[in-house]
Amino acid sequence: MKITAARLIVCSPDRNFVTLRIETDEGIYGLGDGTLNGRELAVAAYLEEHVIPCLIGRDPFATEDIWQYLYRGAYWRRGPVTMSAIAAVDMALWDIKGKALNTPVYNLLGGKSRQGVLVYTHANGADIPAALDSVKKHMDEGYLAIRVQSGVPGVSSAYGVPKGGKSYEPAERGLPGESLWSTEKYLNFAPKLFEAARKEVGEDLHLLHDVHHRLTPIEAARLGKELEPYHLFWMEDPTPAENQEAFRLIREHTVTPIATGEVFNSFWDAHDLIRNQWIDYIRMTIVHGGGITALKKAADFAAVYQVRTGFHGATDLSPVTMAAALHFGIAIHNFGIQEHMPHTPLVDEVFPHAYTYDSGYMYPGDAPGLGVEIDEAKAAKYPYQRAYLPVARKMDGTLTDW
Ligand code: KDG
Ligand code: MG
Repeated sequence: MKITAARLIVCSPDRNFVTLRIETDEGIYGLGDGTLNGRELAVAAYLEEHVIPCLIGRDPFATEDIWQYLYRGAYWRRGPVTMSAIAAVDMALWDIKGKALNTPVYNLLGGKSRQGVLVYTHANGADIPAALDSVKKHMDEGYLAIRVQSGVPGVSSAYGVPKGGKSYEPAERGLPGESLWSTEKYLNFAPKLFEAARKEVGEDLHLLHDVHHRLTPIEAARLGKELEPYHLFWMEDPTPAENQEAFRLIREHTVTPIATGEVFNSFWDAHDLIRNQWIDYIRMTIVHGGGITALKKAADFAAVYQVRTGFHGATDLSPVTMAAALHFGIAIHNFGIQEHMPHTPLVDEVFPHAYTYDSGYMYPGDAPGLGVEIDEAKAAKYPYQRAYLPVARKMDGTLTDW
């Protein structure tokens, strides 16, 4: 089999997505996701100008060699744009492989290790009662694990809280919005949120929380310690992770489990975190981490250190990535949990898919390949629109991590 053509479908059904379609001489095609929230067209141009011309004529089964060709062959390694582009190609090739062999991708990754993929979803509200109402709503939908975020008194537009009754979507059309942040107010508030949540839901529900990179290591250590009585499943991104060593300090002070890595794009971003067991869950996901080929190596390395996966699964990862993550999560041994922030009905219409949700778990389905399609006629009705993630400033105007 040979790759004969590849093209991009950039669309914006409620939000932007970059999808790569690779065609072969046997009529089988594959889909890959290259969406990088707020920087979509950079990945599209990288694929169009620098990657697609190199794919023509290659054997689509050669996932390892093509991955190495695009990674080592670029000379300029890593970075979110490069790795998202490589991931788009890699996903599409695994999709082709599965379709050609008439089997779901999970069978190519070792077969099923479990019945279903445990997922967590998002609860949020402007204050504690609203956040708890949202938790109860998701419990009624059967979720066994829920991330809880709440507005913080005195902090306008806290992370993870939607505006105007809409469901939460981090990127907004137009130029980047600005939000205000106070670490002091947040640190005083967050333990109260989880004290109330535990009281409300009892011990069984898994509670998660995203700090979204906003604390220094010692502040994160304090938060982890103060959250200990509420037995969180994890505290996510407690501090920025460019300096992996920063997590040592947090780890030395708290037994609250730690997840990080949604902004990582290479195994090397997580290498020290994993080998020193400074984290419990690695969140680097298939689209931003270089595809299934790269994540399989990272997950196998993590397994040696009892670090489990907890892949990013916000709405800026397209249904193609969600499908890939579910095939991956059902197959590997050290799967932990998968984030599930459901797409809007319009996104599901544009990307019909075989995966399903039921009672706290998701299932990749048994369609050959990844089991996702794109309705190109519908996609064409929703052209790309520039959108950005917000930025955050401290109360005195200093720019800080969003
Ligand atoms: O594109 C950025 C979002 O995906 C991110 O802010 C969401 O932190 C996030 C999460 O854990 O889902
Ligand atoms: Mg996060």
